Amino acid sequence: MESRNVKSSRRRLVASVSAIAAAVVLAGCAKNAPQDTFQPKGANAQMIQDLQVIVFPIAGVVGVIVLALAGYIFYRFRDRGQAIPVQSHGKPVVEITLTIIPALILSVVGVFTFRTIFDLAETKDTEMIINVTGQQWWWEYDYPTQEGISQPIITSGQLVIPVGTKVLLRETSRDVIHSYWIPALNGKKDAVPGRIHLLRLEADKPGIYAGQCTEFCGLSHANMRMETVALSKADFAKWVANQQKAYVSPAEGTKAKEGEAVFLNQCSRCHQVNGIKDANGKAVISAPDENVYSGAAPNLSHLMSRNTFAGAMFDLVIDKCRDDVWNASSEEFGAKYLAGVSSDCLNQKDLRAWLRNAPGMKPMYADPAKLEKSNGLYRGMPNLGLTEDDIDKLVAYLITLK
Ligand code: HEC
Ligand SMILES: [Cu+2]
Repeated sequence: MESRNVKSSRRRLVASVSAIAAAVVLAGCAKNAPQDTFQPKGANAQMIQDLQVIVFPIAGVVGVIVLALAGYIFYRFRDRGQAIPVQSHGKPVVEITLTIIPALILSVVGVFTFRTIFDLAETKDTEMIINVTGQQWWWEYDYPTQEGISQPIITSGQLVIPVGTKVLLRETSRDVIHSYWIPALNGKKDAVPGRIHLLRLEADKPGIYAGQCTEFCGLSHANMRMETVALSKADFAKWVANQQKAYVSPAEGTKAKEGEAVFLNQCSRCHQVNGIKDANGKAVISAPDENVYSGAAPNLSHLMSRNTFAGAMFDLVIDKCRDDVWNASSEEFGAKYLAGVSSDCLNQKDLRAWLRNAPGMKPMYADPAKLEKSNGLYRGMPNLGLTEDDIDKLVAYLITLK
């Protein structure tokens, strides 16, 4: 009876170990894994890769030896009712050897690790600076004026960078601690309120690189995603020019014009659209600090130039158009991304659902029934109780924000 139990528990152990091993191996083989840390797509991620291909095998061999020895000792000296052995002290040869071997291994690993840490922290040869600010639950990017950028740009969700350029992110947060992580381009870096942390990104090829917030930051932490979009230098210049284009108010008598009026009524207290004017021709400046706990809401000036929204949680384009951009070759990617969101591609379903009830799409209040506010301010975007008619007009307006 007892031996059968032992056998079956041993079988179970073998089964679970092999299942875990198989899962790990299969996960490693997954092709469509945009957040695979073992597929670097830029210089910094490559440095980390170069380090882990040295450290992981060493650690693996050490791990196997230690576990095998421990297993052997547990088995060989297990309790069989024998007398407790006499305690003995002092085997200097063994003690010194077992101190020197790990010290040697750690020094070798240490040399490579320190070198990589210093290389990753290099900022002297920075070619572009972008400020990255985390808040519950989306990222804002602002580009200060610098070579190639004559007026500041503010955007969100998708960080757009030129390829082959050493981009320095200056990260901070407006509420809690978040962490910026695009595995294909570099490791993680926390965004901490009151501090500025530096992280360098550099992408080898045009394309979209996915990531997600990796520091637990509240209710919708899991929905705080981000993407870095790398464009060729020429395409990046086009992107900059488009971001700096002046606002064009929709033509009188159109549905979009009615949508602009709804926007001015309902949205512009939180969301900035650069250049928008009220009925009296006065420039309208948003005041998210008076309405939102984090003090910020995404700048919607060129909403349709990005193809995700709400912290990259939803696609702004339908699946077919999304695949078209994501699967484009490096040569074709830029033109496809720069085309922005056309009316045919717009993901009306999710955008409308968002306008109808944002907290229903992305949890923002622990108790949605209470629509709880923090210090009188909303956390994230509230449900504004819009009519379907207003939503129609707003969609007609938002699609004009190219
Ligand atoms: C009380 C402030 C507030 C008001 C009013 C408000 N929003 Fe928002 N909105 C936000 C915040 C905060 C977010 C970011 C939420 C997130 O991603 O988690 C957001 C996100 C969005 C997004 C996604 C933008 C992006 O780049 O990710 C859109 C689109 C949007 N709002 C449209 C509107 C429209 C249209 C209105 C008016 C009907 C409106 N909002 C009214 C605060 C507000
Ligand atoms: Cu976060």
